[in-house]
Amino acid sequence: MKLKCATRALDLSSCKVMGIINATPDSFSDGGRNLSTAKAVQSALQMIEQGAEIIDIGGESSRPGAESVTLEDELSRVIPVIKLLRSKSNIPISIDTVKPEVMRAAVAAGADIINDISALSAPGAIEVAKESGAAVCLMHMQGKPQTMQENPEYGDVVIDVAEYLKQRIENCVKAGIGTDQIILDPGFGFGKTTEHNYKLFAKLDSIVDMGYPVLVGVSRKSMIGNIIDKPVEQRLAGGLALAANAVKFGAAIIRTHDVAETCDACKVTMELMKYYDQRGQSR
Ligand code: 8Y7
Repeated sequence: MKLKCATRALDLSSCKVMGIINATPDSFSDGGRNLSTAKAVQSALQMIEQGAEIIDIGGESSRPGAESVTLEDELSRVIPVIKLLRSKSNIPISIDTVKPEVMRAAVAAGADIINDISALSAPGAIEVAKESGAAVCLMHMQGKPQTMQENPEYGDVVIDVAEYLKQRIENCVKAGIGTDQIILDPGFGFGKTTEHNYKLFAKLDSIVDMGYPVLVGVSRKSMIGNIIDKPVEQRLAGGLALAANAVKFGAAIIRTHDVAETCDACKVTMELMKYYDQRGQSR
């Protein structure tokens, strides 16, 4: 499967690891914007060395309950990072944003993929995405980040998520976005209880069977912490267990904070799949 991005094509015939860069203010340094930009790019380059094949850059935290940021702040956080990283590497860059203005500026600065947790639902977002030529990641979320974990409810979480994604695909294709430019994401942790998350994960193959590359982001999330009862800095092994299973179900991209370890988990899982999983052979 080949994904068409702005100016490049991304081969998704084997599973790729996407490294997460938070271009949010660094509370440990008051060195200003240039220093935090340099630090963000330095971590991105380290992730690339460790095997990341996509870098996801975000300037607004979408954790449950997080405050939103202004357009100006978000632009000043992410654009310098994208420009500097683009000047140093050819890697596909993904911009994590819900704002059409940020999407447009980010792609102009060198981003290739728009990663929108609201699946391009802001007014004008679909049009901006189409104009930019970037690939888009359409993620399912119930509610808004501020309140989504208060009381998430579904008829059937798997059917509801698939149905939502189908409708978002339809809107994108109608606007002229190519079917070879779309990534799907069930949106683990976004308006879902732990039970919803595991139910959905267990049926990940039904999302994969929709025929688009699927991105899975579970790195350090509560769905891990709630099972092993450990804080975020002790969730690596739990995350690797889920990452390996996502690969097994046919996920195309694993989004993670822990690139080196996740690459290893993906590689051995893909090797194993060569020997027993038809999907692993034909992808
Ligand atoms: C996801 C994501 C986050 C995810 C996609 C976190 C921005 C929360 N999670 N984007 N973003 N999928 N596509 O814990 O699961 O990383 S933020």
